[in-house]
Amino acid sequence: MAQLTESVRLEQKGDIAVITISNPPVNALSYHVRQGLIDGIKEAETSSATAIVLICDGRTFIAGADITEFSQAPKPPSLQAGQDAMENCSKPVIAAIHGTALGGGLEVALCAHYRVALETAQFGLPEVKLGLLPGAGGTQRLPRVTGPAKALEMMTSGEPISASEALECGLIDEIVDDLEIGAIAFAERAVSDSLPLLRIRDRSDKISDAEVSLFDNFRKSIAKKTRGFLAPEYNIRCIEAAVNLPFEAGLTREQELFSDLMRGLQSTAQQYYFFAERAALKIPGLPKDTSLIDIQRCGILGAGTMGGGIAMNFVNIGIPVTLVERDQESLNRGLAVVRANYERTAARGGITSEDVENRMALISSSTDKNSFADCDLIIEAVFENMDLKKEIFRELDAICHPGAILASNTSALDINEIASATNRPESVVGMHFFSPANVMKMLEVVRGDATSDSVIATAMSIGKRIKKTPVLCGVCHGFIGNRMLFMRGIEAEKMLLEGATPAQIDQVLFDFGFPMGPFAMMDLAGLDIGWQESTSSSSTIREILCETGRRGQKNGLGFYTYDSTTRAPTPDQDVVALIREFAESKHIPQREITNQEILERCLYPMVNEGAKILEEEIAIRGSDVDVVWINGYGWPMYTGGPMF
Ligand code: T1G
Ligand code: NAD
Repeated sequence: MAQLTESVRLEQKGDIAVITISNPPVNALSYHVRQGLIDGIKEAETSSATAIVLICDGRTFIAGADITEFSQAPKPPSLQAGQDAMENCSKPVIAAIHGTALGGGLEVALCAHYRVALETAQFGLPEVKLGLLPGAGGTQRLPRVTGPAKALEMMTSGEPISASEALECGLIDEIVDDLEIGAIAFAERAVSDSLPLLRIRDRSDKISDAEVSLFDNFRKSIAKKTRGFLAPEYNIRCIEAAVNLPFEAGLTREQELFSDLMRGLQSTAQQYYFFAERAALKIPGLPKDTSLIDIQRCGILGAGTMGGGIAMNFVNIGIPVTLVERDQESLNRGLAVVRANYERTAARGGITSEDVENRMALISSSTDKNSFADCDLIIEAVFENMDLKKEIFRELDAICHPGAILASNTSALDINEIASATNRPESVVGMHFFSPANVMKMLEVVRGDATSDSVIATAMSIGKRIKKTPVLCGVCHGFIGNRMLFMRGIEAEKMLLEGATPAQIDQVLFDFGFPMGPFAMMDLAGLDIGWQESTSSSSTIREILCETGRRGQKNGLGFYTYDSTTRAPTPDQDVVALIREFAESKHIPQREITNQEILERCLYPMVNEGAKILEEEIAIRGSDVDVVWINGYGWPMYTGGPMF
């Protein structure tokens, strides 16, 4: 056995040379891995070995370039040197893949002559998520194996495919049960059957008949989802180069576009976000061995806008749910919404109709809170009313088993005050989901003064398990996201009174990259959230709109009017007139407000509030605030977030 570099060793097993990479945690292509790969191929080529297997120790095959190296000057040797050595080797090179062959990892595997994998392996080029594109030939090789259509889908989504999909589209040659044994057996057969030393760069069968319309149609199909992002378009251009140019020219084009992106702010922001999302899971002062509470069953109180969606998150990963409402009619309505959501997904092919039934069967429903007795985590999602919540937490404290976690989905209320209604404040925590709760990834975990370490650790862990992005925050009105949202709302409302229109303000924030502006968002959520007719006194524009019967999208009339079928918004001159009238009654002079002023007056108060949130230690780090805004409100990831 030869230890070639700190992370790469070479052994010979029978007639087969085995190069093993061991660079935890994900076998990233750090410079010593690249060097070891080159040395390994060179040594194996001159040895008595008849073929070469490339395999990795640990949890996964190479998961990509070492992202931590991006911020440093490039260190030799280049990855391409290792890839060339593999591709031009005079002996068969077989890549043996487990875990996730991603980015540069898949690009290395594509330079082997053959690829075998475990059934559980995954394959992807996720560089687009970092604001990049595969910069080691992947944009030229992948289309030559899968065809341009599949390559377009994989490279602009960045999502991996399974081993069976990879086998089907020719990305791998065999699925094996035991990786090393299977790879060595494949290598021996490659020699005994004199299999050709296939170089993907020499293939053109999958790219010769690509339709030009494929690319324009594809661009249209992702335009909405990728609006403002550069990397998806650049990935498409690389695949066009693969179809239209000879291989080497295509590589040159890939390098040009890769360098453009690498130098740009979007990629810097998205690389920052990659680490920000992972940093949010690290809670200083929380011992690594903090015990987790076992969540076998989850209880949810309230099946309204939020409760049903929250239930789906747990059912989706197989955790049974007890859903309780105050009366049968509300319960039936809540369950019907859940079923409709699942059936819509099934209609799109996301799940089967059998999945729909299985998931609905995991929800037991009741109008009696005593049904929560066997639940380990209960999430309250009833009206945003402190007295009601305290009354409910008092009841839950008496009903639920000792140690059960009592969580509130409150948007802004004081978790400490809610906890004070129980004899178990150490088990009370905020779990603030974002609407729609079954879609938005954001979960603010709100730590009360008395909340225990194991309740915090459990809430963060279950948050990750239900595929949310959890961020821990302290108690204040609105926690992190909504507290900053309130500041934007105040300024946006002021600008309405000074002469701007809802459509103008919304357009400025839409053009900045938000999915929608503040007024469209209020219409979507419902203008009457927290509005009481009995106490309404025409003191704000929102109150006046509610008093005139406007509730937002839900009744077709809000800041905008909505088409009853398409729900498309149309600016409403009556609303503008109503705003002008209100402003005059306040003697506010009217003026033209520029888009730049609108953008600054909406964003800067949020950044200032974010700074206060950090100063008060409500958030642990600035990047946590960015994670909240990117995942909770669609702040464009390619700008890094308000604090970035
Ligand atoms: N480089 C450096 N560190 C990485 C890394 C990477 N590529 N991927 C993960 N880590 C660290 C991560 O920060 C964390 O560190 C630990 O590994 C576990 O990760 C030339 C230019 C592989 C699916 O984009 O998608 O190749 O917090 O918590 O949930 O064309 O990591 O423990 O200190 O995410 O099990 C392309 C990125 C790079 C893959 C595992 N590759 N990684 O998920 O663990 S660009 C990627 C992932 C490129 C080429 C281009 C995931 C994972 P710490 P984790 P996980
Ligand atoms: P909602 O009005 O849509 O639903 C609340 C449900 O609670 C209703 O179905 C009602 O029947 C039920 N309910 C009321 N009292 C009850 C009781 N005593 N027992 C059982 N059920 C009872 O409200 P929502 O939008 O789902 O909000 C629920 C909570 O989630 C609030 O605290 C809200 O601030 C918070 N929240 C809302 C959003 C949002 O965008 N809507 C986002 C995040 C958090």
